[in-house]
Amino acid sequence: MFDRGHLARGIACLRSYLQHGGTSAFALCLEEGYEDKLSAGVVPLRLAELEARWPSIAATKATRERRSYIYSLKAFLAEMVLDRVAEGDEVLYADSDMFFFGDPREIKLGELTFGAALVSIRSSLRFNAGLFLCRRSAFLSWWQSCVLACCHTLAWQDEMYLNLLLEGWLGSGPLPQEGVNVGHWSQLPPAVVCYHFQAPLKIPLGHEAFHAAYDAALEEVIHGLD
Ligand SMILES: [Mn+2]
Repeated sequence: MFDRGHLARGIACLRSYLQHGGTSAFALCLEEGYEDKLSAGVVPLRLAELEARWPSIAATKATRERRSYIYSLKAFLAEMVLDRVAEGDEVLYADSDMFFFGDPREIKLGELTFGAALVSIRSSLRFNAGLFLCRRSAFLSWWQSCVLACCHTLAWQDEMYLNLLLEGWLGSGPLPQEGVNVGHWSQLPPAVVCYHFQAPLKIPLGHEAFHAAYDAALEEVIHGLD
């Protein structure tokens, strides 16, 4: 999902996903008017439709910081997409600042029904909602209800919720693959499936080639949008 300001990143993310073997891509357009800029094969979803389906989350919009509101949509977006795919299919969510260098089909749930990416910050591991994979399960409705219950009191909603929720929910946990959600916080694994380009203050040693490849991909997208 992305707004106009993140359009190039969103397109680059989706393009890299499709180029590496991903199928059935969807994009939640947070603003109107750029659906036609999406690559062929990407299905645009409208924010108005999500908000009409879940008026309870939409009702929190006016009184919250925009960024927090947007983050809290992930729990609902996952279900919106599950409604559009075949029964039993899995849905992979990726932030628009994610970029694929490997096959997204390598990301698997194993025994889980909901798996989220991990980040390691100052030696503590926490779940990151920048990337998750899920099947239809009771976890999603529980996540949604927790988002609604806490969205006015917790900052950085989804990720904090995820830390609390995933610890206690049987069938949820960290995605088992290495190389998923690599970022400026990570050691480079032998193979990178996807890199999370959250604006780092400093590019870590050894990560330069990934940043250069990403910059080139973004440039190409921006050039195509002109
Ligand atoms: Mn992100």
